[in-house]
Amino acid sequence: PFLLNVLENQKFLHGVLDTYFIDEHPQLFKFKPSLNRAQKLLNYLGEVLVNGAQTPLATTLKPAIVTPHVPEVPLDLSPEALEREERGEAKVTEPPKGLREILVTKGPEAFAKEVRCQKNLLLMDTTFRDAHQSLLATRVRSHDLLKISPFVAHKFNNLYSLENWGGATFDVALRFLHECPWERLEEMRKRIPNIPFQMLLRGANAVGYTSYPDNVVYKFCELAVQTGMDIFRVFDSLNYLPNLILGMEAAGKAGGVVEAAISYTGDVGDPHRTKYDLKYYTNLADELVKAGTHVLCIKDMAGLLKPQSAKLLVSAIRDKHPDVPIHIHTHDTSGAGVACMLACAEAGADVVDVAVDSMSGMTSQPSMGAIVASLQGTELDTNIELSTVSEYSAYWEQTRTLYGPFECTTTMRSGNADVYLNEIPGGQYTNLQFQAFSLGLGDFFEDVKKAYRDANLLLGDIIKVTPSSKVVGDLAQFMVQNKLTADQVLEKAEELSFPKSVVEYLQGSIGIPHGGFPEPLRSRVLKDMPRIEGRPGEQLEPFDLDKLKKELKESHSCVTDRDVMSAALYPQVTNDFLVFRDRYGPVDKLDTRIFLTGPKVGEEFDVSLEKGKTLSVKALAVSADLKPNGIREVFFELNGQLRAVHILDKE
Ligand code: 3PY
Ligand code: ZN
Repeated sequence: PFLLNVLENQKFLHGVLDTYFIDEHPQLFKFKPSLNRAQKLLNYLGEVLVNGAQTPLATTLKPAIVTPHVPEVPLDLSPEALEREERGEAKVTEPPKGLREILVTKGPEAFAKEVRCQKNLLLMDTTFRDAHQSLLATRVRSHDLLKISPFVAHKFNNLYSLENWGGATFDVALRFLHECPWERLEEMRKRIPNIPFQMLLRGANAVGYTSYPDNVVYKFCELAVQTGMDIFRVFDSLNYLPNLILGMEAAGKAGGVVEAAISYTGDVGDPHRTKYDLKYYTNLADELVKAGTHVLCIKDMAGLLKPQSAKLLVSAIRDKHPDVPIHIHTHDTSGAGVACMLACAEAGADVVDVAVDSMSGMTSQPSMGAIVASLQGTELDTNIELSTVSEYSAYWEQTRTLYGPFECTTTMRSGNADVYLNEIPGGQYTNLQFQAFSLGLGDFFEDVKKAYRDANLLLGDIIKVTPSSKVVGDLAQFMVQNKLTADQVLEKAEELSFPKSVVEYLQGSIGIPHGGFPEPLRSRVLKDMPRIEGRPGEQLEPFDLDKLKKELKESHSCVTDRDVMSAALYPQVTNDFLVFRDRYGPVDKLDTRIFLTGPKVGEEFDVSLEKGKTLSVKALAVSADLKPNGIREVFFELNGQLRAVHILDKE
């Protein structure tokens, strides 16, 4: 087929044209998508070779040149198993059964009951979501998740769940990895049929940073369940009950397990921290149980729990709700994560969150291996082999080196107990540090951490997690940049031009904080600006998903309901993704180093598009001469045949 390349037309490039003809014939620019995935991928590789990485890299570290070893999956080749396969009952490649079977056959209530009945401590593995969200800026790609998925299915079948979706993964997949988050979920499900999948749902904010119309949240959950999601950890960044309940209803109606989360802040063991005392948490637990949660979660997003406080909190909730499973989430920022999770388990928690050793620690979750080993031979034994954890960890240790450009250890080398003072959530901690690092301000991070504490108190000591944590972080940076103390902020509030997130927060755009909005700060900042009363989503008109679908279909090929949902949540990001996908094809199939920084000239590599369809590629050369129109030629060998692509050199 002829591909009309307007970029090669000099008149077009220099704008010397009368556009009436184009305006009157828009069909001229509706190109039929070329079906040639290989050619598209060569265009992508050419683009990386000529113009550099097609996703922003955070550090100067290069991805390592390694092919991570994928541990083998054990097949059951016993005569009995072979007979079962012959009778069509179960394939020898099928992983052993897990808790998902109860969920699928008997439903969420029976699942929760079973979890509560188990004597041993259950684990949720966060390696596929929060661990890399906290350590590698959420950049781990489907490619690396899917390679290890069969091993996880076979060897970790007795996990409570695998957290593998939601939080920031949705946005980052589309925005930076140029891959479809729904496809990731679907493909993980195919490889891991036996372990419950878990996602993080930001209540009325779904997987975004703002309130969406209710019908978007409901439809999102419905599609998530259809694509393979099981358990929804639902939280609200202010513990605002109406937002929480909306998320719980959406997850429940979709058929998911509802795991309502109490976001934890302060210190229940400190008699001076009275705003969030034991009563506050047990009351909230009562409300969530009353609202029908299947499982209760304590979400310690900053890692503020200390062993004694953890024990106090878990025992109090356990006593009040003996039949509800309790699941604990924490971050190991201070280094006390393992001790805390063990204290929680002893106090009656049913499930705790861990990340595989090589993806654990610091702002990530506590180490799976450490907890497995600590409980071996006790009543709470996790029934997971330490050697299995090590095999899994070795894969991630090697895979992590591919993500050098996003590695938080370029700035963070150890845990830091100052988190008890600043209360910065795990994911945000590394983000703020990166910002300070890239601004080249050595002391900036220290100042921001101190200002974060002051900003939180100015705002009335609020729960800090996405998106309320951004409000506090933005105010802290504003204070540091403008050299303002908390007293000065309050004094000059009427004249200062506050960050947008702070103003909107005070207007009520993400809900109402415990104890109400801070006064006189709020009145001084807002003056006569409008205020939202009650639940923000309640006031939004239902979103017209059909109309959006029609619009998307006009400009993109192969638009699914899932793409429509992505676009409802992230309009611009999704549009860019769809344009990118039409142009460069399935870049998620490339190995991570090749995807990030491209092949070396002379390098040969394979790209597996699907079972039985593998491309063999060799990068031959990038032409030294630039054509007068700014185009550079890049030569490849594709399955033994010479191919050239034309890339506009943007330098
Ligand atoms: C998220 O919202 O992505 C979080 O991880 C909050 O802890
Ligand atoms: Zn977390």
